[in-house]
Amino acid sequence: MKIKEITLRHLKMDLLYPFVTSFGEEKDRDFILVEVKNEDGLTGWAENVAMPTPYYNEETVKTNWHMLEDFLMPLLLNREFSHPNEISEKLFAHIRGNYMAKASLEMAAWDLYAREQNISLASALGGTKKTIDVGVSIGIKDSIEDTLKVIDQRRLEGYKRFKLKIKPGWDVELIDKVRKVYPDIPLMADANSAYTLNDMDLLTALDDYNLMMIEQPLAYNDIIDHAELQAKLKTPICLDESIHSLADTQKALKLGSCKIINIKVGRVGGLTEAKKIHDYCMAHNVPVWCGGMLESGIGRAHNIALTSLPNFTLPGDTAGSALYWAEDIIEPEVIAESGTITVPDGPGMGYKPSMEKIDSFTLYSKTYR
Ligand code: OSB
Ligand code: MG
Repeated sequence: MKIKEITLRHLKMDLLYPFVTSFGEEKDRDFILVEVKNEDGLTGWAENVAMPTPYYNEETVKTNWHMLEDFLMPLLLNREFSHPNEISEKLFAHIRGNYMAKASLEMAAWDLYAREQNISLASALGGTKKTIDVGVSIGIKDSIEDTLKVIDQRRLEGYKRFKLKIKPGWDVELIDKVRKVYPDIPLMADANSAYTLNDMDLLTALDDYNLMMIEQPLAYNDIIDHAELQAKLKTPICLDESIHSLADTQKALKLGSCKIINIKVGRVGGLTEAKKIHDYCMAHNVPVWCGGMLESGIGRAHNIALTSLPNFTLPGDTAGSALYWAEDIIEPEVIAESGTITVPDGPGMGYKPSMEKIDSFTLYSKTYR
């Protein structure tokens, strides 16, 4: 595989509903799309999941464009690679961090590789599932009543797991009221690092609600305090922000910092590393699920392919396009029927990027050779 040309596009797409977390409000997705092209004109696509602001992690759209343009793309352009694993190795050899930037380029190369082989991205990754189960991530609303309405709607649509964003002041009372109305739904909470060990009483109070897990309650870069908290909870802790690699996963599991891992391809630097984390967790009986970053259809397609691996046993955050977008940028859009998505079996990511829609959302683009 030889990449002869790379196009970066900066897109902005309005979300149908604003998404509120403990770190802020998202009204739109403002992001980079990566398109790589080989000598024969075949293309591979990926979505860069960095946000415009450094509130989820330290990366931003601008730092990602800079890393891609000045450091990462020059490592790949016009060089021969026999497998995307080698591309991952190359991107990680000397450059520290910048996981989302690396991931977007590596994922585009995986899509191209699968297209060159004329197989699906899912099968290129070793995926076995034909369908995947998905849940929803429900942002912070103006009232608990509003939250209950959304849960009800998503239940009727068949989504298989309900994740509620929490933050100080929007936590125990919320979970308590939701559990009173829905004693048995698969329910979990995601704090996006909004608490510290000083909140131990509040965090242990959440232990009484039969939650599937509590996602990233403590600092975004911590695994020590999470181990102390996990020792006091029967509810599994799931780590999101703290995990960037297989090595992080091994350390967190060794310390007992969590019992479940949320794998986001962007956060761990690509599909090669995501698969390593998946394989290690599978060998150690640790369930994983695929997280989301409010992706457009292109990022969603990669998440679906990854989730076809066998140890993605818990429903992920990759809901259908219709929960996010008036019009998605792939054809067909992602359809979740009764909380289940069929893994496409066409070549590459299995969905067609719609050039017309992509162009309509593009603010700026640049091609590199
Ligand atoms: O913590 O999982 C998270 C969205 C943006 C940043 C971080 C997170 C999220 C979500 C939304 O929870 C998942 C989705 O619907 O894509
Ligand atoms: Mg999270």
